[in-house]
Amino acid sequence: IIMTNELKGKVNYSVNGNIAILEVDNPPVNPLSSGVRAGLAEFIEKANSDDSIKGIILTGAGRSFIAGADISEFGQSSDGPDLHSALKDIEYSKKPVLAAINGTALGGGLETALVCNYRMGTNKAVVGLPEVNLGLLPGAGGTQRLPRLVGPSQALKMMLSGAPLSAKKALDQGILDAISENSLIEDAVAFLQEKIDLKEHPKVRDKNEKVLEARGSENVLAEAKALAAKIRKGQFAPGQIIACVEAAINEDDFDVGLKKESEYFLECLMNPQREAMIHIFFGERAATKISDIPKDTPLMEINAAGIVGSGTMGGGIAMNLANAGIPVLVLDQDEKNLERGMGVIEKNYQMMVDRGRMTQDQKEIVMGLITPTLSYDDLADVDIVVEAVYENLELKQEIFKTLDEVTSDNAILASNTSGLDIDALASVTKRPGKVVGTHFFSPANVMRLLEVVRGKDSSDETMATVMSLGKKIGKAAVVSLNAPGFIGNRMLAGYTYQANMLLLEGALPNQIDNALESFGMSMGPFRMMDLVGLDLGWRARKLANLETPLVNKISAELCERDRFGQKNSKGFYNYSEGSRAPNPAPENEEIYKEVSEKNNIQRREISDQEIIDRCILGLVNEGARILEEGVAQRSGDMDIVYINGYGFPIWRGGPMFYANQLGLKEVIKKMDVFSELDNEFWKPAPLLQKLADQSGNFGEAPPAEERAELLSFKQANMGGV
Ligand code: 3H9
Repeated sequence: IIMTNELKGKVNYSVNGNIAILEVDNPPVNPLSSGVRAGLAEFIEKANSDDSIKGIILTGAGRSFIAGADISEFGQSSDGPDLHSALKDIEYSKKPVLAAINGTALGGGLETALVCNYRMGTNKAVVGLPEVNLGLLPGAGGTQRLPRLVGPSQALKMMLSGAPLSAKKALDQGILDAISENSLIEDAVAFLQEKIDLKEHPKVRDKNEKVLEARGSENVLAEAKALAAKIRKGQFAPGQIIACVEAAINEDDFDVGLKKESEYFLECLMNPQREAMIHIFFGERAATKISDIPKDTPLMEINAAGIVGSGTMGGGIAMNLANAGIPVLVLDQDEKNLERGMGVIEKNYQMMVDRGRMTQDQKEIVMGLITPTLSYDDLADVDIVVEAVYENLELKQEIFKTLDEVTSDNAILASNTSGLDIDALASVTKRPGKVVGTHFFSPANVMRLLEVVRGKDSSDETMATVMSLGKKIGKAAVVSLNAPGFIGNRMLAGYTYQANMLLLEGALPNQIDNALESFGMSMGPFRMMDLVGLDLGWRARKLANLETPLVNKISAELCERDRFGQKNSKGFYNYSEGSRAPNPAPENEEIYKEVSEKNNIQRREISDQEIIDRCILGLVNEGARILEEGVAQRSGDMDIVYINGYGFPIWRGGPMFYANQLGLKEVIKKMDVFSELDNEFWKPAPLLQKLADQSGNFGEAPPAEERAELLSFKQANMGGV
């Protein structure tokens, strides 16, 4: 039965003996769109008014049970009954309702299951309340019901992390009553038949024991606050979630708690963080699509992979692949390096076991998928090779030549270069269409960003396959054209340039870092530079006999005095032995003063606001150029890059979204003021100026095909940076 044409999604109704089966059908993941809510309300009513029906099963079509509220409806008006009234109909159904959880039950999906009397899942079921990732809280009763089932402490952990539970864990926690090993619907019918004659069926809202246990104890809430401060810094929703659970613990009347939840939910909904985080949810999915590559482009199967280079990057990439079940050969020509590299991989996995993030068995499985080798010949049968040796074009070209000879003609050859010309690598092979950049971020087993670099000859099949592999290994994959710095590092150049100039003009590293960290950046630029090492550029310039540019004068002077950063415990900051915590280095202040004076720069008092504006708008202006040149497909892609690779706060939606929220006119106004300091740097990118004049935002930039001059690697500019 099809519910309606105007509303989105539907519910199918069928009867199995004396049981009505309601199947949510809203592909691909069954969110609770208008038609689904209407269908639930109508068919619960239908089943209740049919005397031959004794029980109701609620399930989902396809791979998902219900993926939650329809995220695209937030901030829009929507038709159909509201979710609360549909859920109330289920909770007060005269006939018992069982949720037969066939796949993902997330957010409003789990909340729907929680108003049912019983819950059964397949062993593939996954349950969770991930609303916090969208700047929201579980607003359909989840904050009141989950603590009653699993206890407030565990419920808070789930809601603050947003992490889902497997079926087995959900059973252990009491979220599921049973797991079906065979046919879910058959098992669900059998389960329900046994309960049908009971006079009363359990309701989660009546289970008060666990919340009452927590009443009067401050521990639970204090621990939650500490967790939120640690993993959700700067975010609005976590505090609201904690306040809801506080109500679940302390309010005698369930419905008072529910009402508070609705109020707090609305506050999240109105908060700009919600819009920013939903922008990222959809942006991450949009980024995986390449506008000029057909959706149905056939994908190559990746059944085996090779990595060249067993250093930190190579090892991290190998872990990514193995974690996704792909066997991987790690090649290094130096036996000692290879041994060391394998040792590091083993140690990383062991750390996960020690922290309870992986079982010993799981560790053995993934380690079993990673095989070291010294011989290129072993790579004959792999479907993709990722080269991850140090940045040297000639060396990489040699490797690509060898790979071209030893691997099958079909294999994709990828380079993890963070800046070299992919076309220059493709040109030494007989398969330029199969050559692509895969720029992972360090540590590759942790960082989610993957820049997929499209060379001029990279084929549609290669691009589509690598994007899909990116998803399979859990990365946020973004396409960049093959241009210097790709997307992320090119934008970063403007940001660190401004940070260094601010230091020359009078701000101290501590002030600059603190200002940007309170803006939400996970690590300020000087702490970052200390971590990476100040001496890299300095040594390279010395070798090439190059002059030090003004912007690097201070860090060069620190290097002259043996201050290289964390690696030797002194850089912009001082570090005590074995610690990564930065302590201010007052002895540097004289150096800063001297260098400024030598270069005729009058040091002055600089406000935190100026620091934030200059560093962040430096990113934005360069981002506009990247967009204009078609190096990035869309502005949202740059937001994904910055959030996943450079510690930009997700709750601000990325630098380009932040600029949209500020208003592009305002951005230009601020840049205009700074242009008195540096006219060249602060020249607005033409696209930024154009969109500001039209009162538009970056989302309204013309599509890539119309923008792109599709520059070659050498032509692309670096925007005066
Ligand atoms: C909530 O429930 C609030 C309530 O507490 C209170 C209300 C009062 N809505 O990710 P995929 C789309 S908040 C609309 O590629 P997968 C997605 O955009 C919600 N659309 O698949 C994509 O579209 P396209 C809490 C949604 O297999 C397509 O479906 N729930 C929704 O890799 C496929 O998605 C969540 O936060 C949605 N809820 O992963 C769960 N979900 O093809 C969010 C997905 O046009 N969803 N779409 O690009 C997920 O985590 C994953 O989608 C899921 C499947 C794990 C389900």
